[in-house]
Formats: sequence, C-alpha cells, structure tokens
Amino acid sequence: MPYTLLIGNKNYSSWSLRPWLLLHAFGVPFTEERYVFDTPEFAAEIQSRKRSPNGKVPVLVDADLKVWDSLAISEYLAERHEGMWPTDAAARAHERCACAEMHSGFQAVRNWMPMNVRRSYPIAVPREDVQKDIERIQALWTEARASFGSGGAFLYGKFSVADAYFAPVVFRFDTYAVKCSPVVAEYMTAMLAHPSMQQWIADSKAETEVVDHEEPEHIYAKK
Ligand SMILES: N[C@@H](CCC(=O)N[C@@H](CS)C(=O)NCC(=O)O)C(=O)O
Repeated sequence: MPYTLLIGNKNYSSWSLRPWLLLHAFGVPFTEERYVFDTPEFAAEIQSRKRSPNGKVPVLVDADLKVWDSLAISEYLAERHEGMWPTDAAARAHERCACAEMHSGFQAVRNWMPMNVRRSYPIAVPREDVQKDIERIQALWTEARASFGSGGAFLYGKFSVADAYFAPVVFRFDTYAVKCSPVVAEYMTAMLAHPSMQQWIADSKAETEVVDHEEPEHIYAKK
C-alpha cells in the first residue's frame, strides 16, 4: 500500500514541503492529502488530532502507523529507501547535524521570512537577527558543498535529505531576494531547477487560498 502524506497549503507549509520533496524526488509512490490552513476542515481533521497526533502537518501514514514530524518522517523513509543519506559516514554525520540545526533553529528567518513560494518581496537590508541566520545558513551550505558536494550539484553531491530540509530556505532566499555568495547562488539555481521543486512551484501557484497573516505585508506591518 503506498504511503499517504498529509500536508498543508503548498504555498506556505514549509514543514510539509520537506517530506513531500523527499518522496517525490526519489520517485517513491505516495498519495497526498492537502488540508487548507484556517479552515473548519483543518481544525476538525488536523488540529483536533483526529488524523495528526500533534495537531500539525506533515504526517506520513503507512498503513496503521502515523509518523508526525518531518525529521522522523525523513529517517523513516531513509530506512526503507536507498540513497536518501550519503554512504560516507562523515558526510552523513555532517548532514544530520545540518538537518537538526534547521529543524530546531533559524527562528529569525522562520519568523521574518516565512515561506511564500508565489511571492517576490525583496528585502534590501534584513534585520540583524535574520542576517545572522542567513550568514550561518550560507556558511553551512558552503561547507557541505566544499567538503562533501563533489558528486553532484546538491549539498552533499546527489540530492539527499538535507536538500529537502533546506528547500524552504531556498524558496525564502528567492522570495526575499537575499544576497548570496556565488557558491550559494549556484546551489539555489540547481535546487530551483529540480523537477520536484518545479512541480511544487506549479502546485503553489495553482492554489487560490491566501493566508493573510503569512503574507509579508502583514508580517512587516508588525514593526
Ligand atoms: N516540527 C514539526 C513542525 C510542524 C508544523 O509546525 N506544521 C505547521 C504547518 S507548516 C502546522 O501544522 N501548523 C498548524 C497549527 O499549528 O495549528 C515538523 O517538523 O513536522
């Protein structure tokens, strides 16, 4: 039986993008069920914990099993499908640290540059805390490319979990026109050209729902 992945709006749901992209990029069969934020259906099915143990998306459903966190989903999939983590132990350890850092950090980028795939909203001078996150992310990507990236155009060479993990940041850097080093710009180009990223972009553009409190005009009106 194929997996079912419960996700939110593609334009906004950065956590949903990660496992979706991993499944899609590796050609793993799955069906997706999209729940629209701020609707009675999202409240009744997801936030009520009826279909999601923590009231959030994404959730991977595999027969009777529910895996409800993007990092746990990535690990669950990587145990079952080859090639999602690098074979080299040092590369794998580095990549796991990068994913963990993304999973638990970069709060300023998350708060002030929320994913909004459809939009372009250049920010000439990011806030200081945001700039600090931007610099750390670029340093991390540069280190991964230089140390482990020789086998391809992605962070650890071939497309792997970390690329899915940082995909929302690629969209954010694009939306907010973040200044990038040449190495980072090259990585962003490879990511944005990936067929699975292109599919997510097309799906996001096809969505009609607008979540006002996620839009940059609302976020920057808070100042
Ligand atoms: N740590 C979780 C985060 C999941 C998360 O925050 N999901 C958001 C959407 S991107 C959500 O479902 N929010 C709805 C709510 O909190 O009511 C993961 O890695 O999957």
